[in-house]
Amino acid sequence: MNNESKSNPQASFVVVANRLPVEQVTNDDGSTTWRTSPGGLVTAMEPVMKNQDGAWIGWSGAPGEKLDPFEADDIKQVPVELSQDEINEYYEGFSNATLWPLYHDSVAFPEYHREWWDAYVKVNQRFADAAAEVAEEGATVWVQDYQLQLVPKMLRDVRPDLKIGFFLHIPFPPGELFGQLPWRERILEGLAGADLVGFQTPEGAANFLRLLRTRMNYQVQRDTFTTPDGRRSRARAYPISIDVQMFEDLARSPEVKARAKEIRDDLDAKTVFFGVDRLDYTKGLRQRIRAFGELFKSGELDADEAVFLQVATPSRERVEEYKRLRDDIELLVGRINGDMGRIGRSPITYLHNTFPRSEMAAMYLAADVMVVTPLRDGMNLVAKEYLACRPNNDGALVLSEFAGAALELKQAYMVNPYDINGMKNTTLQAMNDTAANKRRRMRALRRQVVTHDIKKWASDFLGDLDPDMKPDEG
Ligand code: ADQ
Repeated sequence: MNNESKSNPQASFVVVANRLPVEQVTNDDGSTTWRTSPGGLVTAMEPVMKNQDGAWIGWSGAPGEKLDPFEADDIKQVPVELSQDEINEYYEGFSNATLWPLYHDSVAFPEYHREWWDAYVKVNQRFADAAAEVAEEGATVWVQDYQLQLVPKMLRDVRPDLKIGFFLHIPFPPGELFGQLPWRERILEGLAGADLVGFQTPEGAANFLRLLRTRMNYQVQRDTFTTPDGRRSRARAYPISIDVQMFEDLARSPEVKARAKEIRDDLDAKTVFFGVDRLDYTKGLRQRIRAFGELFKSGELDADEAVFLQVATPSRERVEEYKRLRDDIELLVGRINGDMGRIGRSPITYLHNTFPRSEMAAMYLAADVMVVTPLRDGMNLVAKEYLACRPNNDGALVLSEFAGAALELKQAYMVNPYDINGMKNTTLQAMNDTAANKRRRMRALRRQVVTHDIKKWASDFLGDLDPDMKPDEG
């Protein structure tokens, strides 16, 4: 009997996230193995994970899948099981149809269902239990994102010896909106269970601290709050970033350059505008496409000279609001191309697909003007990826002032995505600006991104959570 293979691994550093960072790959002989999927968060955590004997707790992505802990690329993976009902209620329901719209300015109507909340509590408890079991005495546990806001307190209740960090990847809303939530106190208490609560922007941290003071009666002084049991914790902004070097290397590689040229040849336009987003109602796609439609219609953009390439990644396709969005976008694009195109030429090229990173880099490299116009966005990594892919300091970034990234990327051509006329004017300005002006802006933007990459983000957060484990920024 081998007891050891059944018991959970022990780790001094634990990441808890809704999803495991792995995908299943089929080998040549037909067998399957797990490989870590190359997301930003894994890149950030990898060095820490490997130095610190780390484990990652999360769901595999398949309904009802029960898996024992396993290793992928030297990282211990601890799967948490979710049944189909839990996926419906905790994930697609409370996380994506209640919290997601509420935290994004209620740009879609948040739904409140008591059964969804019950499932959210139950699943959060399961993640907390898994973390309590895996974490060594005195370990550091970093909980990620809006699906797991109750975990910090649940974990602290049973493991007061741990250092617990939490990072919210999406905006934290102002009190007037957050106050709608029937379970608002439970969420605040849940988050306050952490020693350090990280947000994308100072505004998010301030919203949270203000709510702790006004709704919970906690003592708050600057970025520090005291819980009723006398524990002092902090809430601060840590703007997330990307693996800049990886994108820049891709953009400099002969293969990606050749592919970018091919894309330009295929698009056959003097100016290529580019947007790439998860197909999500927070990303401002309806407004953006309407703005381009009007520009082509009025002749301010000539369909023989300019093209708008919009790539939309399929996302949350079982949630009603997302189905509606897809239909709306396809209707809008079809109408514009039908009205303004001619044989062999469409003003908008629309792709509903997911691409490998090298293809993304080639598209960034092929684009003269990048259009990132979310109605609300925690950060927006697409804007930063575009900048990383422009080592020659050319190109232009049109950016919504409602993306977290706007606070750092001040030299972008800034727009209010609700103001269609303003957005049209600024998009034209970005296209027509002098090369010297564009270069000046691009240089400043790139400087910000190059000096604030994903490793710095992780290192800043973990250094504040536990100065003993400040990882090497590489
Ligand atoms: P998202 O809402 O998913 O992230 P974003 O930050 O833009 O938004 O990240 C999207 C990622 O998906 C990028 O890395 C991009 O390259 C990739 N991607 C998009 N379309 C793709 C396609 N068609 N094929 C392949 N890859 C594609 C949430 C928050 C953000 C926050 C991040 C990180 O909503 O505000 O910046 O988390 O904290």
